Amino acid sequence: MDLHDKFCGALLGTHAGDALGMPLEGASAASIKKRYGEVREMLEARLGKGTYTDDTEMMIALAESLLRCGDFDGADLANALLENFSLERGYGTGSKRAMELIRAGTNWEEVGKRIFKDGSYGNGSAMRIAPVGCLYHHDLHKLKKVAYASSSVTHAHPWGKEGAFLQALAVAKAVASDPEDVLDRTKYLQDLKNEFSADSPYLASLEVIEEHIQIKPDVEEVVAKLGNDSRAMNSVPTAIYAFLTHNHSFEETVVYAVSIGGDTDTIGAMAGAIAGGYRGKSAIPSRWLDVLERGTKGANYIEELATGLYNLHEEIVNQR
Ligand code: RVK
Ligand code: MG
Ligand code: MG
Repeated sequence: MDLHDKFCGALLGTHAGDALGMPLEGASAASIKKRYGEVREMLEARLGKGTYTDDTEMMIALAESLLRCGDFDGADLANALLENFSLERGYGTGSKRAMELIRAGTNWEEVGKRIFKDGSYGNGSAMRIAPVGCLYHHDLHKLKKVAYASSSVTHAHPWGKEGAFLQALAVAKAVASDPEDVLDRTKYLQDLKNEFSADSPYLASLEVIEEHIQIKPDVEEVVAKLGNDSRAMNSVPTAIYAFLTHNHSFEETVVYAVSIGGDTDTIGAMAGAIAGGYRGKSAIPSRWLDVLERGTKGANYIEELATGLYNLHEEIVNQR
Protein backbone atom coordinates (compact mmCIF):
# COMPACT_ATOMS: atom_id res chain seq x y z
CA MET A 1 0.00 0.00 0.00
CA ASP A 2 1.18 3.50 -0.77
CA LEU A 3 0.66 5.21 2.58
CA HIS A 4 1.88 8.58 1.32
CA ASP A 5 -0.72 8.51 -1.48
CA LYS A 6 -3.38 7.62 1.13
CA PHE A 7 -2.47 10.55 3.41
CA CYS A 8 -2.63 12.88 0.36
CA GLY A 9 -5.94 11.25 -0.59
CA ALA A 10 -7.54 11.87 2.82
CA LEU A 11 -6.52 15.55 2.92
CA LEU A 12 -7.20 16.36 -0.73
CA GLY A 13 -10.34 14.21 -0.50
CA THR A 14 -11.60 16.60 2.18
CA HIS A 15 -10.90 19.56 -0.13
CA ALA A 16 -12.46 17.89 -3.20
CA GLY A 17 -15.63 16.79 -1.34
CA ASP A 18 -15.95 20.21 0.31
CA ALA A 19 -15.58 21.97 -3.08
CA LEU A 20 -18.04 19.68 -4.90
CA GLY A 21 -20.64 20.09 -2.15
CA MET A 22 -20.24 23.80 -1.41
CA PRO A 23 -22.47 25.19 -4.21
CA LEU A 24 -25.28 22.84 -3.09
CA GLU A 25 -25.11 23.70 0.64
CA GLY A 26 -28.59 23.71 2.16
CA ALA A 27 -30.41 22.28 -0.89
CA SER A 28 -32.58 19.20 -0.44
CA ALA A 29 -31.80 15.92 -2.20
CA ALA A 30 -34.95 16.37 -4.31
CA SER A 31 -34.06 19.89 -5.42
CA ILE A 32 -30.49 18.86 -6.34
CA LYS A 33 -31.89 16.00 -8.40
CA LYS A 34 -34.45 18.22 -10.10
CA ARG A 35 -31.94 20.94 -10.96
CA TYR A 36 -28.83 18.91 -11.85
CA GLY A 37 -29.74 15.23 -12.07
CA GLU A 38 -26.43 14.43 -10.43
CA VAL A 39 -23.42 16.62 -9.65
CA ARG A 40 -20.30 15.05 -11.11
CA GLU A 41 -18.37 18.21 -12.10
CA MET A 42 -17.16 21.10 -9.96
CA LEU A 43 -19.70 23.91 -10.27
CA GLU A 44 -19.20 27.64 -10.05
CA ALA A 45 -19.21 28.51 -6.35
CA ARG A 46 -19.43 31.46 -4.02
CA LEU A 47 -15.63 31.84 -3.86
CA GLY A 48 -14.99 30.27 -7.29
CA LYS A 49 -14.95 26.77 -8.75
CA GLY A 50 -12.88 24.32 -6.66
CA THR A 51 -12.64 26.55 -3.59
CA TYR A 52 -12.95 25.18 -0.11
CA THR A 53 -14.93 26.28 2.94
CA ASP A 54 -14.40 26.22 6.72
CA ASP A 55 -14.21 22.40 6.63
CA THR A 56 -10.89 22.38 4.77
CA GLU A 57 -9.64 25.60 6.36
CA MET A 58 -9.97 24.07 9.85
CA MET A 59 -8.38 20.83 8.58
CA ILE A 60 -5.39 22.88 7.40
CA ALA A 61 -5.12 24.45 10.87
CA LEU A 62 -5.21 21.04 12.56
CA ALA A 63 -2.54 19.62 10.24
CA GLU A 64 -0.31 22.69 10.72
CA SER A 65 -0.57 22.41 14.49
CA LEU A 66 0.18 18.67 14.56
CA LEU A 67 3.24 19.28 12.36
CA ARG A 68 4.45 22.30 14.34
CA CYS A 69 4.21 20.49 17.68
CA GLY A 70 4.81 16.90 16.54
CA ASP A 71 1.77 16.01 18.62
CA PHE A 72 -1.54 17.45 19.79
CA ASP A 73 -1.20 20.76 21.64
CA GLY A 74 -4.48 22.45 22.55
CA ALA A 75 -3.14 25.98 22.90
CA ASP A 76 -1.33 25.74 19.58
CA LEU A 77 -4.41 24.31 17.83
CA ALA A 78 -6.55 27.16 19.17
CA ASN A 79 -4.00 29.64 17.74
CA ALA A 80 -3.82 27.81 14.42
CA LEU A 81 -7.62 27.83 14.06
CA LEU A 82 -7.68 31.57 14.71
CA GLU A 83 -4.69 32.30 12.42
CA ASN A 84 -6.44 30.52 9.53
CA PHE A 85 -9.95 31.82 10.25
CA SER A 86 -11.51 33.69 7.34
CA LEU A 87 -15.17 34.46 7.77
CA GLU A 88 -15.89 34.33 4.03
CA ARG A 89 -15.19 30.58 4.03
CA GLY A 90 -18.54 30.20 5.86
CA TYR A 91 -18.26 29.11 9.48
CA GLY A 92 -20.91 27.59 11.79
CA THR A 93 -22.35 29.65 14.64
CA GLY A 94 -20.51 27.70 17.35
CA SER A 95 -17.15 27.83 15.57
CA LYS A 96 -17.46 31.59 15.03
CA ARG A 97 -18.10 31.98 18.74
CA ALA A 98 -15.04 29.80 19.47
CA MET A 99 -12.88 32.15 17.37
CA GLU A 100 -14.17 35.17 19.30
CA LEU A 101 -13.34 33.47 22.59
CA ILE A 102 -9.86 32.47 21.43
CA ARG A 103 -9.24 35.99 20.14
CA ALA A 104 -10.29 37.35 23.55
CA GLY A 105 -7.56 35.23 25.16
CA THR A 106 -9.78 32.52 26.70
CA ASN A 107 -7.82 29.45 27.75
CA TRP A 108 -8.26 26.74 25.10
CA GLU A 109 -9.63 24.30 27.67
CA GLU A 110 -12.47 26.71 28.47
CA VAL A 111 -13.46 27.80 24.95
CA GLY A 112 -15.44 24.73 23.87
CA LYS A 113 -17.35 24.55 27.15
CA ARG A 114 -18.72 28.09 26.70
CA ILE A 115 -20.51 27.37 23.42
CA PHE A 116 -24.20 26.35 23.50
CA LYS A 117 -25.27 24.35 26.52
CA ASP A 118 -22.57 21.83 27.46
CA GLY A 119 -20.62 22.58 24.28
CA SER A 120 -21.39 22.17 20.57
CA TYR A 121 -22.35 18.91 18.89
CA GLY A 122 -22.01 20.45 15.44
CA ASN A 123 -19.98 18.53 12.86
CA GLY A 124 -17.18 21.15 12.81
CA SER A 125 -14.67 19.04 14.75
CA ALA A 126 -15.40 15.90 12.70
CA MET A 127 -15.13 17.54 9.28
CA ARG A 128 -11.55 18.72 10.00
CA ILE A 129 -10.26 15.48 11.55
CA ALA A 130 -8.59 13.73 8.55
CA PRO A 131 -5.02 14.62 9.72
CA VAL A 132 -5.65 12.82 13.04
CA GLY A 133 -7.16 9.79 11.26
CA CYS A 134 -4.04 9.54 9.09
CA LEU A 135 -1.31 10.30 11.64
CA TYR A 136 -2.56 7.89 14.30
CA HIS A 137 -4.15 5.17 12.17
CA HIS A 138 -1.66 2.66 13.62
CA ASP A 139 -2.48 3.55 17.25
CA LEU A 140 -6.22 3.74 17.95
CA HIS A 141 -5.75 4.52 21.64
CA LYS A 142 -3.78 7.66 20.75
CA LEU A 143 -6.21 8.44 17.92
CA LYS A 144 -9.14 8.45 20.35
CA LYS A 145 -7.32 10.69 22.81
CA VAL A 146 -6.34 13.24 20.17
CA ALA A 147 -9.72 13.16 18.40
CA TYR A 148 -11.52 13.97 21.68
CA ALA A 149 -8.99 16.61 22.74
CA SER A 150 -8.89 18.31 19.33
CA SER A 151 -12.68 18.41 19.27
CA SER A 152 -12.94 19.90 22.74
CA VAL A 153 -11.21 23.13 21.63
CA THR A 154 -14.38 24.11 19.73
CA HIS A 155 -16.88 21.24 20.18
CA ALA A 156 -16.90 20.11 23.80
CA HIS A 157 -20.30 18.38 23.91
CA PRO A 158 -19.88 14.59 24.33
CA TRP A 159 -21.69 14.04 21.00
CA GLY A 160 -19.38 16.53 19.28
CA LYS A 161 -16.33 14.71 20.61
CA GLU A 162 -17.74 11.27 19.78
CA GLY A 163 -18.53 12.45 16.25
CA ALA A 164 -14.95 13.63 15.73
CA PHE A 165 -13.68 10.31 17.06
CA LEU A 166 -16.01 8.28 14.81
CA GLN A 167 -14.91 10.22 11.72
CA ALA A 168 -11.22 9.90 12.72
CA LEU A 169 -11.70 6.16 13.19
CA ALA A 170 -13.49 5.83 9.84
CA VAL A 171 -10.54 7.56 8.12
CA ALA A 172 -8.00 5.48 10.08
CA LYS A 173 -9.67 2.17 9.17
CA ALA A 174 -9.79 3.26 5.53
CA VAL A 175 -6.09 4.20 5.56
CA ALA A 176 -5.23 0.84 7.13
CA SER A 177 -7.25 -1.16 4.55
CA ASP A 178 -5.71 -2.32 1.28
CA PRO A 179 -7.89 -1.09 -1.62
CA GLU A 180 -6.67 -4.03 -3.70
CA ASP A 181 -8.63 -6.36 -1.38
CA VAL A 182 -12.42 -6.44 -1.22
CA LEU A 183 -13.40 -4.23 1.73
CA ASP A 184 -14.87 -6.34 4.52
CA ARG A 185 -17.72 -3.92 5.28
CA THR A 186 -19.11 -6.08 8.10
CA LYS A 187 -15.78 -6.03 9.93
CA TYR A 188 -15.24 -2.32 9.18
CA LEU A 189 -18.63 -1.49 10.73
CA GLN A 190 -18.12 -3.86 13.66
CA ASP A 191 -14.77 -2.21 14.44
CA LEU A 192 -16.53 1.16 14.54
CA LYS A 193 -19.46 -0.15 16.60
CA ASN A 194 -17.13 -1.67 19.20
CA GLU A 195 -16.00 1.81 20.23
CA PHE A 196 -19.46 3.14 21.17
CA SER A 197 -21.66 2.40 24.16
CA ALA A 198 -25.32 1.39 24.02
CA ASP A 199 -26.55 4.89 24.88
CA SER A 200 -24.57 6.59 22.09
CA PRO A 201 -26.54 7.98 19.13
CA TYR A 202 -23.61 6.86 16.96
CA LEU A 203 -24.10 3.19 17.84
CA ALA A 204 -27.76 3.47 16.84
CA SER A 205 -26.80 5.05 13.49
CA LEU A 206 -24.08 2.48 12.81
CA GLU A 207 -26.74 -0.19 13.33
CA VAL A 208 -29.01 1.58 10.84
CA ILE A 209 -26.12 1.57 8.35
CA GLU A 210 -25.66 -2.16 8.91
CA GLU A 211 -29.36 -2.80 8.24
CA HIS A 212 -29.42 -0.68 5.06
CA ILE A 213 -26.09 -1.47 3.49
CA GLN A 214 -27.40 -4.12 1.11
CA ILE A 215 -30.82 -2.59 0.47
CA LYS A 216 -29.55 0.78 -0.82
CA PRO A 217 -32.76 2.68 -0.03
CA ASP A 218 -33.89 5.91 -1.73
CA VAL A 219 -31.89 8.92 -0.73
CA GLU A 220 -34.98 10.34 1.06
CA GLU A 221 -35.00 7.31 3.35
CA VAL A 222 -31.26 7.75 4.03
CA VAL A 223 -31.95 11.35 5.04
CA ALA A 224 -34.87 10.29 7.26
CA LYS A 225 -32.88 7.54 8.98
CA LEU A 226 -29.36 9.02 9.17
CA GLY A 227 -29.84 12.77 8.66
CA ASN A 228 -28.05 15.37 6.53
CA ASP A 229 -27.70 18.42 8.75
CA SER A 230 -24.81 20.08 10.54
CA ARG A 231 -25.16 18.18 13.80
CA ALA A 232 -22.40 15.58 14.02
CA MET A 233 -24.89 12.79 14.85
CA ASN A 234 -26.83 13.64 11.67
CA SER A 235 -23.91 13.76 9.26
CA VAL A 236 -20.87 11.68 10.30
CA PRO A 237 -22.74 8.34 9.98
CA THR A 238 -24.24 9.61 6.69
CA ALA A 239 -20.76 10.17 5.26
CA ILE A 240 -19.68 6.71 6.41
CA TYR A 241 -22.77 5.27 4.71
CA ALA A 242 -21.85 7.04 1.46
CA PHE A 243 -18.37 5.51 1.60
CA LEU A 244 -19.46 1.98 2.49
CA THR A 245 -22.08 1.82 -0.25
CA HIS A 246 -19.69 3.24 -2.92
CA ASN A 247 -16.22 2.15 -1.80
CA HIS A 248 -15.34 0.89 -5.28
CA SER A 249 -14.70 4.48 -6.39
CA PHE A 250 -13.67 7.80 -4.84
CA GLU A 251 -15.75 9.67 -7.41
CA GLU A 252 -18.91 7.64 -6.79
CA THR A 253 -18.57 8.03 -3.00
CA VAL A 254 -18.36 11.81 -3.22
CA VAL A 255 -20.99 12.22 -5.96
CA TYR A 256 -23.39 10.17 -3.84
CA ALA A 257 -22.45 12.04 -0.63
CA VAL A 258 -23.36 15.45 -2.08
CA SER A 259 -26.56 14.06 -3.65
CA ILE A 260 -27.89 13.50 -0.11
CA GLY A 261 -28.39 17.26 0.20
CA GLY A 262 -28.43 19.41 3.35
CA ASP A 263 -24.91 19.95 4.69
CA THR A 264 -23.43 18.93 1.34
CA ASP A 265 -19.97 20.50 1.66
CA THR A 266 -19.41 18.76 4.97
CA ILE A 267 -20.89 15.36 4.10
CA GLY A 268 -18.86 15.58 0.88
CA ALA A 269 -15.70 16.54 2.80
CA MET A 270 -16.07 13.72 5.33
CA ALA A 271 -16.94 11.06 2.72
CA GLY A 272 -14.05 12.39 0.60
CA ALA A 273 -11.63 12.05 3.54
CA ILE A 274 -12.61 8.41 4.09
CA ALA A 275 -12.65 7.43 0.41
CA GLY A 276 -9.40 9.34 -0.21
CA GLY A 277 -7.77 7.64 2.77
CA TYR A 278 -8.86 4.31 1.34
CA ARG A 279 -8.00 4.74 -2.36
CA GLY A 280 -5.39 7.53 -2.22
CA LYS A 281 -4.88 10.73 -4.16
CA SER A 282 -4.36 8.67 -7.32
CA ALA A 283 -8.07 7.76 -7.21
CA ILE A 284 -9.28 11.38 -7.17
CA PRO A 285 -10.40 12.30 -10.70
CA SER A 286 -7.77 14.52 -12.34
CA ARG A 287 -10.50 16.80 -13.72
CA TRP A 288 -11.40 17.58 -10.07
CA LEU A 289 -7.79 17.96 -8.89
CA ASP A 290 -7.13 20.29 -11.84
CA VAL A 291 -9.71 22.83 -10.65
CA LEU A 292 -9.05 22.77 -6.89
CA GLU A 293 -7.91 26.20 -5.70
CA ARG A 294 -4.14 26.64 -5.83
CA GLY A 295 -3.55 29.86 -3.86
CA THR A 296 -1.17 30.24 -0.90
CA LYS A 297 -2.99 27.57 1.11
CA GLY A 298 -4.53 25.71 -1.81
CA ALA A 299 -4.30 22.11 -2.95
CA ASN A 300 -0.47 22.13 -3.38
CA TYR A 301 -0.07 23.30 0.21
CA ILE A 302 -2.57 20.68 1.42
CA GLU A 303 -0.49 18.02 -0.31
CA GLU A 304 2.65 19.37 1.41
CA LEU A 305 0.85 19.07 4.76
CA ALA A 306 -0.08 15.46 3.92
CA THR A 307 3.58 14.74 3.09
CA GLY A 308 4.62 16.30 6.39
CA LEU A 309 2.13 14.14 8.27
CA TYR A 310 3.37 11.06 6.43
CA ASN A 311 6.99 11.86 7.44
CA LEU A 312 5.89 12.48 11.04
CA HIS A 313 4.01 9.20 11.03
CA GLU A 314 7.15 7.37 9.87
CA GLU A 315 9.15 9.05 12.66
CA ILE A 316 6.58 8.08 15.31
CA VAL A 317 6.40 4.47 14.11
CA ASN A 318 10.19 4.12 13.93
CA GLN A 319 10.64 5.47 17.46
CA ARG A 320 8.39 2.77 18.95
C1 RVK B 1 -21.86 26.94 7.63
C2 RVK B 1 -28.35 22.84 20.49
C3 RVK B 1 -26.69 22.58 18.91
C4 RVK B 1 -25.77 22.28 19.94
C5 RVK B 1 -26.22 22.27 21.31
C6 RVK B 1 -26.60 22.70 16.40
C7 RVK B 1 -20.36 25.23 8.30
C8 RVK B 1 -26.93 24.16 16.14
C9 RVK B 1 -19.74 23.89 7.95
C10 RVK B 1 -25.70 24.64 15.40
C11 RVK B 1 -20.61 22.87 8.64
C12 RVK B 1 -25.34 23.42 14.56
C13 RVK B 1 -21.08 23.60 9.85
C14 RVK B 1 -23.88 23.38 14.08
C15 RVK B 1 -20.20 23.27 10.99
C16 RVK B 1 -24.75 22.18 18.04
N1 RVK B 1 -27.52 22.55 21.52
N2 RVK B 1 -27.98 22.86 19.20
N3 RVK B 1 -25.43 21.98 22.34
N4 RVK B 1 -24.58 22.04 19.36
N5 RVK B 1 -26.02 22.49 17.75
O1 RVK B 1 -22.79 26.05 15.25
O2 RVK B 1 -18.75 24.55 13.26
O3 RVK B 1 -21.32 25.65 7.38
O4 RVK B 1 -28.08 24.22 15.33
O5 RVK B 1 -21.13 24.52 16.48
O6 RVK B 1 -20.04 22.57 14.05
O7 RVK B 1 -19.66 23.65 6.57
O8 RVK B 1 -25.93 25.77 14.61
O9 RVK B 1 -21.11 24.85 14.04
O10 RVK B 1 -21.69 22.54 7.84
O11 RVK B 1 -25.62 22.33 15.41
O12 RVK B 1 -20.95 25.00 9.58
O13 RVK B 1 -23.00 23.51 15.16
O14 RVK B 1 -20.77 23.80 12.05
P1 RVK B 1 -22.02 24.78 15.33
P2 RVK B 1 -20.04 23.87 13.43
MG1 MG C 1 -18.26 24.35 5.19
MG1 MG D 1 -21.10 22.34 5.86
